[in-house]
Amino acid sequence: MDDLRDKYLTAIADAGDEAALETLRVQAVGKKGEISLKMRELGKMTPEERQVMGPKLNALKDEINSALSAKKQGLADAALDERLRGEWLDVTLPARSRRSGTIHPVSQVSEEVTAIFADMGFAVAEGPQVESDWHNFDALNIPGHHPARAEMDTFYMHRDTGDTRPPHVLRTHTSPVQIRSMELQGAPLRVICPGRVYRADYDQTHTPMFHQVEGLAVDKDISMANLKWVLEEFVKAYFEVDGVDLRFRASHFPFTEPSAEVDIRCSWEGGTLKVGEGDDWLEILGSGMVHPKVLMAGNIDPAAWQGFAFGMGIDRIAMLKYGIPDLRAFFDSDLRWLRHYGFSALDVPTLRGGLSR
Ligand code: 2U9
Repeated sequence: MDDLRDKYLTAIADAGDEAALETLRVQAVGKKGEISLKMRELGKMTPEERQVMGPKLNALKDEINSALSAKKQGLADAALDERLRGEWLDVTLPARSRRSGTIHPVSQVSEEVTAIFADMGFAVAEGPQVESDWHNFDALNIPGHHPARAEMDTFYMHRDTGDTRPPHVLRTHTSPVQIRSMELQGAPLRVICPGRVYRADYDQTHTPMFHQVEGLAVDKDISMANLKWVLEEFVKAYFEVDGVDLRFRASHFPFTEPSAEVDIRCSWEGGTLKVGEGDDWLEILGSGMVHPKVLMAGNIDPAAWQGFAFGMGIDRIAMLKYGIPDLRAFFDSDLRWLRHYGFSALDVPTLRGGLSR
């Protein structure tokens, strides 16, 4: 009995894991275990012998069972301690703020512009960047022979030789999104369309991909006066100034008639732009009344409805507001540039809370 006790208590104490412990349990107190077999031998003993051996064997069985469960608990505690040591984390360490990402000026300005126009009842519309030739050009009164089609330095998508269907293009402006909005929604309509556009052009002030935001309002009795008010409200809110002079210069676009380019009064004193004061003028957008043919392309009857539209470069107005000198750096993904010109993800632009802070 003493040998059995020593053998099993030592083995249990030395067991390295739960599997070893289970093997020991089966060997000692399992159905065919050593102690169980010994208990079966009680039947062959004299009543006197049994009276001595019975309680002793039962006590030994109990002792081994408690050693097993104590060891099992010990192993589980050790495993938990080991895991806690491995997963230890000092929650009092400061956050590594400079390692977190920033909001790109293009995203920031898109959000600002969206907040301003949303306040005037404009919804945001999006469309495909690979666009049908028809939506990008024909629907906007830019037919096949039109010089604008060449001027826009279009990227054409490849078709197999012999495929005579009209080509798809990388959209050269976001105007096709407004065509799609008219097709889908009809009149009345108020949308802005921010997004990427593509033109095969690369120099100090042009990148082959850039960003535009265009707006379209279609309703009854809409005029240039409504356009002027909306643009004035936009410029004041965007540049965060109380007042600003706008100058409308007659221009020409195929999709608007009449058309106007819009300049804002500004000064460049000390090399920094101040909007709303000074004697300089800065061109910031193009606009006009939607051409009747363009309304018709969107299935809207020009005898019943009119509309105004405008367009501007997001990258350009971001450079002006935030004093960013080089357009090409926008798309270099240089972390130092992104940290310098980027915005905090927590400062969401709103009209009430402030656009840029
Ligand atoms: C529809 C009808 C009319 C959008 C317009 C402009 C004038 C314009 C340029 C500014 C600088 C593009 O980023 S830029 O190169 N845009 O001057 N855009 S009117 O007119 C539309 C659009 C869609 C259906």
